[in-house]
Amino acid sequence: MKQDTLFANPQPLVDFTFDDAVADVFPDMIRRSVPGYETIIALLGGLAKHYAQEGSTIYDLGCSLGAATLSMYSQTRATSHLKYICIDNSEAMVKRCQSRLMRHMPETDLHVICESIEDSAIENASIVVINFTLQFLSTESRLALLEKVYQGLRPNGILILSEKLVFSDDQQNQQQIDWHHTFKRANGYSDMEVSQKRKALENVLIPDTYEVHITRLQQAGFENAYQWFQAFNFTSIIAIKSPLISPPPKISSNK
Ligand code: GEK
Repeated sequence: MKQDTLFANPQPLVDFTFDDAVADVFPDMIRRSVPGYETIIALLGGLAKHYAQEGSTIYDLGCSLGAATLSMYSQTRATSHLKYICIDNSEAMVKRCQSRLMRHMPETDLHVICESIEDSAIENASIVVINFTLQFLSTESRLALLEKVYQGLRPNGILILSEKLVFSDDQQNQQQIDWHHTFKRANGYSDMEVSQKRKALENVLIPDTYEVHITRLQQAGFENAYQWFQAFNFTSIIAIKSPLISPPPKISSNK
């Protein structure tokens, strides 16, 4: 695994982008930067095993190098006629994801697509994963994406939404940020790396509160949405589309 040293030297402030340099060191970068990332990836496999429906599609929106899809694939191989669709708008990520997944998922109905997830069609899905990607969309476009996901899910299908959080209580918010930075330093990042990366992400990654996420998921149609994982200011939420409820039988009036 190539080590992430992208912010190790002083550099002019430029907004963070998912370019070739980032894609090259991405597995190391995300593992050392996002507390709980590896646990979420591992546990996604088990969730997928539980919720994958025969003949359905599993979507990985903002797939980067396909870690979530690989984990889900490893546990859903027994489910017949599954299709896997991975989408990312970074060419650098998609190129690497495509060759990685083709190596590890041979003879699978797999599609790796380079486009914005705002433009993607979601159809016949039993599982949709948005692992640390909604936070990179403009706040105004987030509800429309979740509505589209809800519409594209089968009954009993799930959305797994992982995000960095902000907290409405200032003191708690600062504490969580401090703990996160301590986590990064313990993983070998210097104060300069932590501070330069934070500034580069400031206009690019806009976190919401947990309450905003749950309200937005409810607005999108999910009757059932709650947190299943949290590590400091990083969370993962499961949102379940309820089974179709058949209308009550008509009562005939036999007078
Ligand atoms: C993982 N899920 O390893 N459309 C498509 N992709 C986008 C968009 C967009 N509008 N905006 C950003 N991205 C992955 C990790 S990383 C999280 C996800 C992080 C993509 C972007 O190119 C990048 O690959 C990914 O979202 C975010 O489980 O780096 O913190």
